[in-house]
Amino acid sequence: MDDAALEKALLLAVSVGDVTSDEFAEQSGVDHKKVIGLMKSLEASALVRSSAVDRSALALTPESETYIVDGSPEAQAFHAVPADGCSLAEFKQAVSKTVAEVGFKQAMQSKWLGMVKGGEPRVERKVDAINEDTCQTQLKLIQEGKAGDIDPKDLESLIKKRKLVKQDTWKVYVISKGAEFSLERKKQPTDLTREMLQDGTWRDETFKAYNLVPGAGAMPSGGHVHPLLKVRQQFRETFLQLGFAEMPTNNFVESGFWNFDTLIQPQMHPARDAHDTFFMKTPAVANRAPEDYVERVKTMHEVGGHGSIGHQYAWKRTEADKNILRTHTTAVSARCLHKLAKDGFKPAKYFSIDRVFRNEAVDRTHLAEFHQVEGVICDKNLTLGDLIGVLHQFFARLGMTQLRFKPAFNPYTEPSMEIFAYHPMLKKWVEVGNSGMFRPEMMLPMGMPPDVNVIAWGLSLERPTMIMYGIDNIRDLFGSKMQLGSVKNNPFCRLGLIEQTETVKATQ
Ligand code: FB9
Repeated sequence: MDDAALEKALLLAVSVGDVTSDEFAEQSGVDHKKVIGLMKSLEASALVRSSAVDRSALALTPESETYIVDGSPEAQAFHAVPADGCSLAEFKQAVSKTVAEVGFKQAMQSKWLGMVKGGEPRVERKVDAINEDTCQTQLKLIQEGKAGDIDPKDLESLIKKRKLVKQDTWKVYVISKGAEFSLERKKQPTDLTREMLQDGTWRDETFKAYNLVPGAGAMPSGGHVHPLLKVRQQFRETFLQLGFAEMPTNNFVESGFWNFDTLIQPQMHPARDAHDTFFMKTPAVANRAPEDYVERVKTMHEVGGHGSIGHQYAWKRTEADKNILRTHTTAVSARCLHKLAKDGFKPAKYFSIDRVFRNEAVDRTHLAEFHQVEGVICDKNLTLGDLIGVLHQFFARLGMTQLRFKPAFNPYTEPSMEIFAYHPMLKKWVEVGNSGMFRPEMMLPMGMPPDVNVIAWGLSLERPTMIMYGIDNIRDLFGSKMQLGSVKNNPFCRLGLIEQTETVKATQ
């Protein structure tokens, strides 16, 4: 029966009353799946509607199918033993593995066969003939759908213990009239055509619904973006939208000079020793620095200037020339600010997002490297208020509108503030970074005009990513232990898309 005829027949049958899909398939002599396919497409146009009914029946396994013909394994075992018995070896030789193991054991249990004690193991018949191959009989009953005639205990063991019978389950559908039922399916237009618009027939047309069945499309095999890079892109877009320019961060190896000395971080500062910083073995020493600027930095460290007393110690060039893995991208900020001053100051907004390395104890939230996000604004007479204002702007775009600031200390900024934000999803205050105004001792040796101030802030990429993706241990996010699978199926980054559900009262 062709599809159109089958559709017609089914609609006719349904017009009379509910139809069961397997019976209709039986009657129409077509495969049940074909009827289900037709039913689903008629259902898509609401001509019919269906409700699934589970069906189950006992069925033989391919193995037990053979026993219907060859007899049960135990019967085969019995018949393989000659009337006068034979050696176990001969017996095993003569039959299949299943008969030799399962069949023999079963025949022993049924007291059909027995082992002859002593000497070379022999098998002998315990009965002259089998009065009935119960197993085979029962399998036949199953095949005839008469499982009810079998003793439930035997049936249980055929299913569970001997695994010769299986429970087949399948779904059939009761098909009944749908909201748009009619004996004939009106071909539903799929496209809105110019003619319809002109003659207005589109108004009373019911267009074919899109059937976006999930999983229709094959998952494209291709590259996947690591969650960290998705969050990095979010941060990048946030900075670019705020008019910041990205600083070049393509140098993991930095000299102590740019990483520490330009930031007026004294050479005896604990962060500068091997406990916190990775020192390069090769190349161990930096091979160039702007000598005039180095002199001015040296002076500022040793005796100060411009009203500062400096750090009052003997500054060593060798210390500054040591190559390290940069501990912060603030080293890159120092290079860019120095260049800005040298090229002639003009207001500037810079950002950087890249790896920094700290020789710290590794734990759930810290690895020996992380990605630092840094924002720098350089302009005349900038104040702490400007910094607070910008931080509000920046974090608001990341979905955090409630900020708090706690005085902090950084060797290269004064004043400095730790930044805390109320995280709407976590429903708690989170430390989201650090910030401050670069010290004049840092800016003036660069040649920055005295009325120019530079405000800056920093945070990590890992923390927001762990929070956004609900990752508890940083090792699951970054490094050799992370599951590549998680890169394949991680959702897009919703940073900044967190709806503000509640406002926290300022009094707290
Ligand atoms: O990232 C951090 N926290 C954070 C950031 C965003 C965030 O977003 C949520 C999804 C919405 C959640 C949390 N922190 C900075 C705060 C803490 O995690 C802190 O314990 C760990 N910090 C790192 C350093 O650890 C040694 C994060 C890292 C950090 C800290 C300070 C700076 C940069 C990174 C800086 C700076 C700075 C200061 C002044 C001038 C220029 C740069």
